[in-house]
Amino acid sequence: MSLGTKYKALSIETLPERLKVVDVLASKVGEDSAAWQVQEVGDGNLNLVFIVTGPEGKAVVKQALPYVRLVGDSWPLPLYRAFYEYHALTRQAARDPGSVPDIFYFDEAQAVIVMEFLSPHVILRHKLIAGKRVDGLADFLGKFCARTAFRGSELSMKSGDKKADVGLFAGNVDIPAITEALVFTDPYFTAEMNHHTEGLDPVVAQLRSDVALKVKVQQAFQRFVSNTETMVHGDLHSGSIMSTESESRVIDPEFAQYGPMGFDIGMLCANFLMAYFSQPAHRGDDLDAYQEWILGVIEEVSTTFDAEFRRLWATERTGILYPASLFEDQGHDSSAACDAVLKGIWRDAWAFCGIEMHRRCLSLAHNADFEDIADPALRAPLEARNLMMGAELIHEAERLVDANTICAIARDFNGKDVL
Ligand code: SR1
Ligand code: MG
Repeated sequence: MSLGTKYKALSIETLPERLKVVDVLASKVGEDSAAWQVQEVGDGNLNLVFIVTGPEGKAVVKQALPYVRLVGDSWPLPLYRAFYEYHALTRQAARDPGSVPDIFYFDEAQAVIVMEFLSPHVILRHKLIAGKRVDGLADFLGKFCARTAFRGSELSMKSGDKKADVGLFAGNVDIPAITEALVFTDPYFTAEMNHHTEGLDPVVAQLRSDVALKVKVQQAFQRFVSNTETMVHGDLHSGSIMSTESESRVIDPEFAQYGPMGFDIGMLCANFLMAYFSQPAHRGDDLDAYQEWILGVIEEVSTTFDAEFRRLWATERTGILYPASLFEDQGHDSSAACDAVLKGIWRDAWAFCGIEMHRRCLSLAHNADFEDIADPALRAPLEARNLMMGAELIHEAERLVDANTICAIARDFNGKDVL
């Protein structure tokens, strides 16, 4: 069934009348749409997100807007991002079952996805700001990144299927273009929509005058736009993860594209590092222990990623890359080849990590970890540590293969007065 061919944004008032024809939604929340209660809860930068509550249960209705919500209709943005989000969710569900919300319905013309209401999950970023721990978080995220990276690549997929998927996602032009500008370009010059905390000018000037750094960033950018190794989530930050005390899911893959295997895990680690550096403004007595818990998550994400990637290498290497005919079938161990692939992934990941740490303090879309610190005099020195560590990661990415080293660098910057 279709909701009509002419797009119209939903509202709290119109949603029950317009979506009552969606049988699967009625089956989840109850047939009597007059009894539905609707809340709009979208707190991201782009979309409308409604929770529909009926006598039988709840569901989420997400709808793309034809512009960037954060900026307004002066920045148009294609509705087709919902199409890519839907297709990314189906692939993630297949590549890592149980990792994303169940999807009940998709309407392309209305850019509407109806999905599972996750409860009592909350956005992970809010938990990190509030000092909450999540059991099993690192294991879940390390496996999610390894499984989606491996199973979306020619290490696993049939070449024809992979090429067809790269072709499909190549149509997602305007959404990755946001990343190309806001993440890889704008932090390193005075772009129009940039803003940064007062007091950071000396650090910002230092970064923008560091030509070697800008070359490294452009090299990472080149890999991001031209290396279609696997389908990446494309925006894997702590606002794209929902958790209870012991269970997590990944949401919001509208930035999905085929890109480097190290992209998601690098962005993810950056967001844990920013949570780490922002903690002195959010915590009291538990500060040291909580910061160490965050670093422990980074280390375990990394070791879990490697272990799961190696397991898949040994058991699911069915694609054209590194075939058994060249290794095991000739009695040759392929573990050195796996080591080399992982080394390349982590080289990319640490560079992407440093770049994400920069953009969240320098370009348009900042994160609440730092933005919720009301006093700029408290925020600026914490952001400065984060910015300078980001620069070190970008400069040293090729030599940094181990998350233990990354955490040691973080501890070092955490004790420094950078400003
Ligand atoms: C204009 S969109 C800004 C940011 O929000 C999204 O979540 C992505 O992170 C994007 O860079
Ligand atoms: Mg998002």
